[in-house]
Amino acid sequence: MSNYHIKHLEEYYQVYRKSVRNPEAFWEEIAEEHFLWRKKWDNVLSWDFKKPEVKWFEGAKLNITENCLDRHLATRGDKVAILFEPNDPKEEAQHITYRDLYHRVNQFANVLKSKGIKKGDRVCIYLPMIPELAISLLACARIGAIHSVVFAGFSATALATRINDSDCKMVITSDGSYRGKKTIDLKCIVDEALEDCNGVESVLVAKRIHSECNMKEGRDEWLQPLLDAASDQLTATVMDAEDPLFILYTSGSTGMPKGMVHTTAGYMVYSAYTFKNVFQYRENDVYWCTADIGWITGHSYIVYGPLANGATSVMFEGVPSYPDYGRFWEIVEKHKVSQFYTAPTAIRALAKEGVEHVEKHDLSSLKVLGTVGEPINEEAWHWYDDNIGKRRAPIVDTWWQTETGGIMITPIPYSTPTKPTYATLPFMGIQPALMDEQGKEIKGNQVDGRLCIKFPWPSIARTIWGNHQRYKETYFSAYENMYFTGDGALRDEVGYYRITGRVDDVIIVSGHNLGTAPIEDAINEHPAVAESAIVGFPHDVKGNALYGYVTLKETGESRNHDNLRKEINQIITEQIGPIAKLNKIQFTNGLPKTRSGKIMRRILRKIASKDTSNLGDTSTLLNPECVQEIMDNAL
Ligand code: 7RM
Repeated sequence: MSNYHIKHLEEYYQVYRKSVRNPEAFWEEIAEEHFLWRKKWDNVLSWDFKKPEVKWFEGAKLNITENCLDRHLATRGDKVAILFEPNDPKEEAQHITYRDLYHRVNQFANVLKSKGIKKGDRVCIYLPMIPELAISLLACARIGAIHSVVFAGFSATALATRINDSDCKMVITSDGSYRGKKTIDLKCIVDEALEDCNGVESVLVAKRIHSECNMKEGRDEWLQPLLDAASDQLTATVMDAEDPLFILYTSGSTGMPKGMVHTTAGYMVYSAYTFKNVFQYRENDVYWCTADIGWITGHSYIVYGPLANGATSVMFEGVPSYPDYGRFWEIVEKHKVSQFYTAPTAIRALAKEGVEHVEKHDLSSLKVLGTVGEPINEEAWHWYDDNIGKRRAPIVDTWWQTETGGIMITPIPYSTPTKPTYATLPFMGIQPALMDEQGKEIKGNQVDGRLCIKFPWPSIARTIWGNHQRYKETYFSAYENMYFTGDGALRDEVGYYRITGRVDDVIIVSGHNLGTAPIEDAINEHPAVAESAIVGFPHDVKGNALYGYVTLKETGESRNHDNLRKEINQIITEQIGPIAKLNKIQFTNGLPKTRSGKIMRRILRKIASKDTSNLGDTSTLLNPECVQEIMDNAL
């Protein structure tokens, strides 16, 4: 796939202006040139943010796996598609070529078919970062089944909620996973989840850790024997451009996680085109994104974007700290990684361990460094630039969301001059706007506001599974005719964007988005708890950590507070997962409330951040007296 070879900022602006002057013509040209279609579209774009409804390449027919696999066979059959690096460095890496991958996807897809999975059925994938994970996504896509990957760090309760919300017929899992020194019995978690899931007919189990697992007769089967018996040939199911490709859950500020629905053609075009340009991928490069495929970053930039470009994509099973903090750099050296894409929380964690882990390794293969998931602080940016990129490899600070499907605001390496902590400029076709709280657009530079997008791009999520009304309310109701991101941003004197963080009740902890409401709901299930409020506070490695204010039903010292803290975190672990555990829990006599009964999180946020110089006006609160008490006992 060629790109625009944007070499200077002036060139970026030329292409960018063209892309926003006529987005339909721009994306049509890219779609024409770079992809394999069974039939081309009748109409490039129709949209209405009021409904809301967005359709790209309507009438087109395709299969995304033909773009990721079949079309590379003639020219890249022996090229490595997925380079699997296991948790244990002593275990050999696997070099899965495009031809191997094609055969393995076909076998897997044939197994799915034999189990009765048809176009449009939902399949839940709950797997660690092993090749079967990437293969299972593609196998679903090959036959038109809608995959719903659930990150394998989520608890049984969280898994069950997601399986039921999208009515999955099948779960694909493994006996367990390796995470550094630990092993986790994933199949047991699935068994527990399935006690509450009546719609699941079959469970396929990959073997990874060779643990004993209970296999339920008539429901559970080992994957490998089925694959061995399956044909490696299968004609891909022809899909419509707007047929759903996958569902991926993301936390909202309230209620259930939202099953974001991405469709086929637009997602393919945008993930592939951004991959090529943002990482400046060249034919012999080895690209590595450290995300888990359980998140959107892994979907778009480990699997679909790279494979649609015929790239070599590294897939790493382990953690950055095992066997020691040099593991990432050891892998970069071993596989001569050219593009490296990770999260600020990983950078901060590694920076803390010192440069001696970096200096042992030859990082001269690196050409582009990426960051994603949360705002990167200046210190981490410079550490990355100085010690990893050696000021040679530009940093692309890429801002985007599960909902956007692909990178939205980013530098173009070797073209956009970078600026620490700035995601810089909109990608082709992206029209950002900053809005004030009254709903007016803030024009000009050196301003800040709420980040919205004015015009559709090909990979915008089309709906929330089963709840279009919520999709409308969450993204299209705050500002007329705009997609609202939930983020705040500022625009500097040259028009560069810096994302300042969420303006809603989503807190990003170590790059994981957590809604406060589900955590509070979990805490409130503890029999001793009357009510609770969660806020984020700055943390030097995690970016944010969670601070819980908990009011007990019976005050007084009747219960041991340390035990209660353990029990509360235990409930959170069971209901959501260990990523949502609270760093600090303060027991309070009451929580500050407005007269309409809403908890004033703004005040709680300031207290948790030890920033109490200006709490604002607290006199209008229903219970102003509790503020002093909370401040006096702050942790
Ligand atoms: C890709 C991804 C989305 C939220 C988003 C932001 C935050 C992501 C950046 C960032 C500052 C960045 N999808 N975010 N990238 N904030 N700079 N480069 O992370 O759905 O999991 O999260 O993440 O708040 O709204 S996500």
